[in-house]
This record gives sequence, C-alpha cells and structure tokens, in this order.
Amino acid sequence: MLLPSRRPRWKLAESLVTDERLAFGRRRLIGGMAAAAGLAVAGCKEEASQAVAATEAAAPADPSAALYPAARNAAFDLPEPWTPERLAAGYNNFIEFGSHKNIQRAAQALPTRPWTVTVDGLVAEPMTIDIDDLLRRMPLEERVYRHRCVETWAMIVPWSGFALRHLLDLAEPLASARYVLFQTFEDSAVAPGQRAFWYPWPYTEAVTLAEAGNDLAFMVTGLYGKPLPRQNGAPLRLALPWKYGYKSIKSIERISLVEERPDTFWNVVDGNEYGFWANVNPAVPHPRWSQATERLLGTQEDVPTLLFNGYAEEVAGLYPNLMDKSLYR
Ligand SMILES: Nc1nc2c(c(=O)[nH]1)N[C@H]1C(S)=C(S)[C@@H](COP(=O)(O)O)O[C@H]1N2
Ligand SMILES: [Mo]
Repeated sequence: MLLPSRRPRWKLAESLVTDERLAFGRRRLIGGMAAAAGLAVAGCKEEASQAVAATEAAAPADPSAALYPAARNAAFDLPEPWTPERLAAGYNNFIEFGSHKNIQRAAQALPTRPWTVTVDGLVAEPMTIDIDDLLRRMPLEERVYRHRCVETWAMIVPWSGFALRHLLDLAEPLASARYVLFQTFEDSAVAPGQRAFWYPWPYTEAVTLAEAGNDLAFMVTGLYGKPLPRQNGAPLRLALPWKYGYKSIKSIERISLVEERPDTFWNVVDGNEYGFWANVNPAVPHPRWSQATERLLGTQEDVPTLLFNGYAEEVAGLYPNLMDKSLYR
C-alpha cells in the first residue's frame, strides 16, 4: 500500500489517545461541577442520553426492528452492571465520521438501506446478499461481550447478531483460503473523515480463517435488544472481544477470503502501534502507553486488563505459542 511519505502520522496517532484523555478529563470536570452545585447528575452521561433521544426521533424505522430482542445465548453472558446504552451509543470510535468520540450525529448520514454484503474471493459460493435477506437466514442471538479499545477504555454490552462461521459456511471457503478480509463502505460524501487523503480508505480488517471460525467471532446487527445504531456500525459490524477494538470493523460491505495476509487499515497507518494480531495482553504495552489497566465507560476507576480481554479459555487453542510476543501487537 502506497502512502504519501510526508503524512503527519505521529499527529494522527497521538489524537487517538489525546482525545481519550480530554474526554475523561472533561467528564471529571463536569462531574466535579455537578457535585459542587449539589446536582446528582454526571454531565457527560446526561449529554449522551439527550443525543440518543434526538437520534431515535430523527431516524426512520429500521425494517429489521421486529427481529429484536433476540434470545440470549447463555454461553456468552456476563453479570450486570453493563455499560449504559447511552454511553455505548454516545461515545464511539468511527473515524469515517471524525477522529473524536462524538460522531453519533454525523453517523446518521450513513444510508443503511438498501445495503448488500458481498462474500467473495476463495469461496465455492460467492454471493452478494441484501442485509434483510441475510438477517432472515442467520440464527440471531444475543451475547453480552466485553469490548476493549486499544486506547484503554472498555465496555460491556449486549450485542445481537450471529456467529461469523454461519456466514462463512454459506459461502463455503476453499481449501486455499487462509485469511478473512473485511471492508467498510466507501463514500466520502456521507463520511467526511474519508476525505483525509493520508488514510488508506476504505477501513479494512482481517483475521485468520481459524480465528474467524472461533465461536466468539460474532457478526453484530443489534445492540441492547434493538437494531444496531449507525454510530456503532450499522447494519453489520464485527465483534472480536479478545482483540483490541480496532479489529471489530463497522458497517461491513465486503468479506473476502484470501490466501495471503492482507494489509489492514491501522496496520498500514502504523504497524508498530497497531499490530495485525492485536490480542489483548496487559503485559505488552502500546509503544506510547501501558495496557496494564483499563477503564469501563461510565466508571472512574482503573481496573486490571485481562489476558485476551478475559477470553483466554475460549481462544488459547488458536495460539499454540502463547509466549510469542508478536501475537499481542
Ligand atoms: N469502519 C470502522 N470500524 C471501526 C472503527 C472505525 O473507525 N471505522 N473504529 C474501531 C475502534 S478503534 C473501536 S474501539 C470500535 C468502537 O466501537 P463502538 O463505537 O461501537 O464502541 O470500533 C472499531 N471499528
Ligand atoms: Mo479502539
């Protein structure tokens, strides 16, 4: 992948973490002001919930609404408290709509119907399928997953969707297929972030076919018992809860089975900071910050990061040499 050699890569990468510090700093400030005024509100949450209400009023009815809520899969449940819906839907990373967390409103410009998903490459049954046909064919379920962003914020939310392997089974990967490549929409008319020429648009991500076949690999179509909000990656996004959040690509249009390990968005932007594997490991720091702790959205406490984000039992079989540090970057 060719990139302009003078792109201000350090500046952009820095914004990923700076933004986070500002956001938490601001939340503390607002909380402090509220406390000083004797108010029982957390300013940031209040703002986010107003934004969610505005979004719901403006959006046309989603044709898949009747499919939710889906029955919870007891194998993937977590005790409450979960991250409040208004935070999960009001504090987002979706760089197509801006390199900050408040992209909720801008993301409403994304047309999510009609929407087709193409599965192609090294498959016996290449296909382009309408999202609502796909939703009817897939066994929808709800799973409560942890999500850990590389920037150290985290959340616990009930996603709805279906196991990625069900979709791959439909397409029948050929024996030569070794990686699964995912690609987001590309349309800078609705996604102003895509006018930033120094990024390798469209956003792509990839995993090995073995990782894609793991039970945990989940195609998300809903959040909190409702169709997925655009800002969270409607109409179809990935959830790979044992990996840093940037692997969980949003608003997927194309899934390609390939033989060689593909270039992926963040890996091309800066492979040293955003590795291909990106398996969560508290012992392997990001080059510019520690990964030893994390903070759940809506809380004020740093808690220890878990190996594979708490999913070691489920995924350890994928990685015979767990000591191989390159698995964690
Ligand atoms: N297309 C696309 N997918 C994306 C991103 C993005 O910028 N564009 N950001 C990623 C990152 S860094 C994270 S942490 C999660 C955030 O998902 P959420 O906003 O639903 O919490 O989306 C991931 N998927
Ligand atoms: Mo992230």
